[in-house]
Amino acid sequence: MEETKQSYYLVVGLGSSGLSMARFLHARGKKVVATDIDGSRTHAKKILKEVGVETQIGFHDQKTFDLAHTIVVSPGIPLDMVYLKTAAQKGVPITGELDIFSKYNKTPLIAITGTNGKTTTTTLIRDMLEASGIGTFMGGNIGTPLVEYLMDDQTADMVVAEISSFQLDLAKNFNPQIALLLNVAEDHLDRYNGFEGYMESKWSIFKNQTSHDKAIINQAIAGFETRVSNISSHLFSFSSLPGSETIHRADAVISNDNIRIRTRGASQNIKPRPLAELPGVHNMENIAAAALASLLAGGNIEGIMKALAAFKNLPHRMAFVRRVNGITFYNDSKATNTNAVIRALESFQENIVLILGGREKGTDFSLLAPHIKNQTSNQNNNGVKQIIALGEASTHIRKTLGKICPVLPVNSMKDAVTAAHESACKGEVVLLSPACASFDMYENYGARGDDFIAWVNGLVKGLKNG
Ligand code: UMA
Repeated sequence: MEETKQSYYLVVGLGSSGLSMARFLHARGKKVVATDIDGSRTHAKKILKEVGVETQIGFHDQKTFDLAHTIVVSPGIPLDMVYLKTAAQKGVPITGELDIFSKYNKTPLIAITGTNGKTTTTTLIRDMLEASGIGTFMGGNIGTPLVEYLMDDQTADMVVAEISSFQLDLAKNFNPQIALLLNVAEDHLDRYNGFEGYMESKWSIFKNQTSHDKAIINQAIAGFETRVSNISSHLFSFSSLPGSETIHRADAVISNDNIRIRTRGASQNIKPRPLAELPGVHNMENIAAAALASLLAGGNIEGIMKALAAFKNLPHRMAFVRRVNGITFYNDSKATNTNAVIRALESFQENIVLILGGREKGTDFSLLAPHIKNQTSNQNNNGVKQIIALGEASTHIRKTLGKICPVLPVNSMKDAVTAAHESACKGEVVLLSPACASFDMYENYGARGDDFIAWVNGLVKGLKNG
């Protein structure tokens, strides 16, 4: 559609992504209208009003959608939303942050996707490149919208971007020079047509790459061999599968505490262990992927080792909170799918009281069953001895897992922490690892984790006062 003086970009959703997008398009001289269904988005309204952007807050108007030159949709908004579908039927183009960013960005780009480990790997790559003397901008799903970079002086050597499937679903022209796919496990099934649809979305990160670009992919992903045969870019794989060096010829091979990396014809070893900040095989995979990406982007082994030595685990990921009465509390609020919970459970030898729940995403809780050992049948067997089920998903959790483990539904984080503290004994672990989104009770997973920490700290105050 031809862009005229009257035609406008409609930005839908005024969370962090939409607000930045509206400001960016306006700064580039576009006429912008911004809308959010939530009437409490008064802060965004005020900011946009100050720069002269028209807003429709607390409602959506079909006419505003139908008459737009282009609609830019925030990632969290489902694409089957009726206003979008109706406008699309009338021929209005619908796009998202990645295509707008690609159109204006001139800096080489590393894009990281996967179900779990995206944020850790993105941060590792940023740290490894910076420690190698390469300047970066880090953004995307990790928190800072990518267009923020375009509103800055754009002096980075490299943009390092965490990318979600929601963002990829709206991308037609997005083309990172280096793209990573870390893993794919069940998640967001409320939004996709089955697991296959979600897989398609994740693999689409490579769809515009050419032979000049690089793809870094985990060999353990189901259908790896078939999928990679459809990719045009240069493939670099990593693997923790047994025999991956000889059988699968991975470019980064993980065995026990060592990562052997082959790039540019040379072979190098990275021994990140002991690294308490990044426990587990999944983190060895994240380190391998990050090191490969850093080397391919011009980083060096010294920078990689320096970054690893200084790395601190990110908040809300298997984070130690404190010990109360000999019971250790861990905050893993970022675990919003079953795969992440399984990885957390595998990290403990102790008995666990597990706090699950929140808003479901088409979640299949039965996937957790093999990882929850029944304490009543085997007193010596470590595992989950009690589940505390929180929020909207609590009934579903009780129905699915109640037969193999006691499940106690609760309505608040305060009740969850109190009940978990009462259930656990000295030497045991209380783990918040919800397998669900937080949006039924909180703004985001960070707010949920912070509330958990506050109530755990409250236990100590209660003990002192009592
Ligand atoms: N809204 C409408 N109409 C609707 C539905 C929603 O106007 O019909 C409005 C809501 O009222 C709200 C806004 O849309 O004001 C929310 O938009 P959003 O959900 O896209 O949230 P943002 O704050 O813009 O954050 C988004 C990403 N959120 C999601 O993808 C759900 C953030 O990822 C990202 O950090 C941010 O952009 C910057 O790029 C968060 C996330 O949970 C961390 N991501 C998912 C994940 O990691 O699993 C994909």
